[in-house]
Amino acid sequence: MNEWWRKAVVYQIYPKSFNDTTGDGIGDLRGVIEKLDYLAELGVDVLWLTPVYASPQRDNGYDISDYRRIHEAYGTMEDFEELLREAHARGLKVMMDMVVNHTSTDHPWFQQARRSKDNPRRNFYIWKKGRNDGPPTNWLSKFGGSAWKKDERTGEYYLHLFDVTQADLNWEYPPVREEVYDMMRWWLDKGVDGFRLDVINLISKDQRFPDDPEGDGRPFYTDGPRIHEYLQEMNREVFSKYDMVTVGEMSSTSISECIQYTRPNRRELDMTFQFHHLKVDYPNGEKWAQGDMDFLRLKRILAEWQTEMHAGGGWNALFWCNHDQPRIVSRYGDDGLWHTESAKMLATVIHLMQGTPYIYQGEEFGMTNPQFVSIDEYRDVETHNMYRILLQQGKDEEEVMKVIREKSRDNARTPMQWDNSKNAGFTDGTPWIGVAHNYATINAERALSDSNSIFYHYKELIRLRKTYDIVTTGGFQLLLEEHPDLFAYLRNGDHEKLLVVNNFRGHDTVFTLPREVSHLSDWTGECLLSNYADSPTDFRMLTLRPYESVVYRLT
Ligand code: TEU
Repeated sequence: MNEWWRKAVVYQIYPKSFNDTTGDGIGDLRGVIEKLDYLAELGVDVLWLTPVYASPQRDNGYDISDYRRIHEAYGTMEDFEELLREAHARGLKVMMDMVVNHTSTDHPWFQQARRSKDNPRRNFYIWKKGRNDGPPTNWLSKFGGSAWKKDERTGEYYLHLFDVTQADLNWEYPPVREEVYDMMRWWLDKGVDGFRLDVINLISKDQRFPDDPEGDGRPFYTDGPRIHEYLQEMNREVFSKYDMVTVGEMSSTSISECIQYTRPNRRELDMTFQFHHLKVDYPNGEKWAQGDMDFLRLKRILAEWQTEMHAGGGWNALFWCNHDQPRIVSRYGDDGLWHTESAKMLATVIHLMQGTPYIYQGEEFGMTNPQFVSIDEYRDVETHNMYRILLQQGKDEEEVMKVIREKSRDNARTPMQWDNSKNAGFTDGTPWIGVAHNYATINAERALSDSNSIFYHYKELIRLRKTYDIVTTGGFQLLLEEHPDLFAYLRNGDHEKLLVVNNFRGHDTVFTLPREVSHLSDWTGECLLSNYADSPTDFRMLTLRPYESVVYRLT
């Protein structure tokens, strides 16, 4: 089997914020074409475009109204085809975002379905009668409020796990699956190289539609009853017919489920995103509250996913950042004094693990959260919903804004900082969302001109992955599990090892080879990478400076 994606690195593009060539303040496909050489220079293999389909943009394209058209502000189908050709000419593959848990309520399927209970499209969505003047179940939308919306025309409720304009498709109904598979093949026939499947583990709902006695409904649709059957069918009908890559976005999933999703002989997906390591700063599991990062938990979670997925034959997608997450350097690093060191350190931690790494636009030169002041600067539907809900709960505005400043998805969505010109070189017009104030110092042009920049650190990590097979194949062993400052691990090969030691703190800390691997002190260590100009020479005893990160190859 051709499993090229195991050695690949993916770069995620959020087109709306990437590069605007028309001056309307919104990024576009020609803007992506313009920057392909930049992406090739970084050394990535695959580009993942978040949704570029026709959409009313209530959720920036995750609300699709036509799967076979390009959103007007992004350009035309000809632009898309040119992007595909130009990317391929540079050896870059292109992955589309497939959003098939739901469509926009503007999609013709929904427009027809809502007309009457006996409309032929009615069963494309999930309709239920209300209960005692209220919604059919107590399930909650992930963007706040009930997951059900009453549609006046027929008096029934439809399910929406996300925004009220994102109606969940009814996967139980075979014609839905046939339409989706057909549409997927249509894109693959055009030449795209893979799919990122949005919240794909939510498509199978428990058909009893019970109330959730102690929660929001999640147990009744997460990794639902027929999910593996649907993915196997999708694989048979679509994926198996192409040389392509698939990654599933898995909401609140488990390791054992992800092994099932990705073990090759099950013929479902190639790899999965999971989010547990990005919830270690949620107090009591609550996203919309502030909490310190639980460092020991972070290490434990990442280590468990490394060792258990490896043992079970599964495959991880590795990432810190995407368009839904605050910027990692502002979150688990230090976006002030130790900006460069901590951004490089965080990159090293993830990139030398087993799996396929993903880089989110701007991460490669350390873009930060923008620190917006007023709610009016935010654009995200989830952020505005939560602002309203938190105020209704009686929290004061200042406290609410503090949480939003840390947690909003818009932290990741500010325009790409290309250079120090007006609007960071993103647009000649008025950007759809504000540019972060630090663009004069944190930008791509500056990173490219400095051989010690974060950009070249990422480039080097990609090169190491291509040079040393052990990065892809080696086993994973967490060292110093209880150490309060250090994230240290070994990658184990037959005759070589990688020792990766990272200081997560702004103060010095000492590393000594732990007893269980003391036999390694006889080995020879070659320093492959470090984030300080002068790297320490002896791996057996290291004093790590603030956010210092070192990688040794032991033989
Ligand atoms: O996100 C799914 C998801 O569950 C989150 O990461 C989501 O942003 C979070 O729950 C909000 O607190 C995917 C997309 O990545 C996201 O942009 C879409 O809004 C969402 O699906 C709906 O399509």
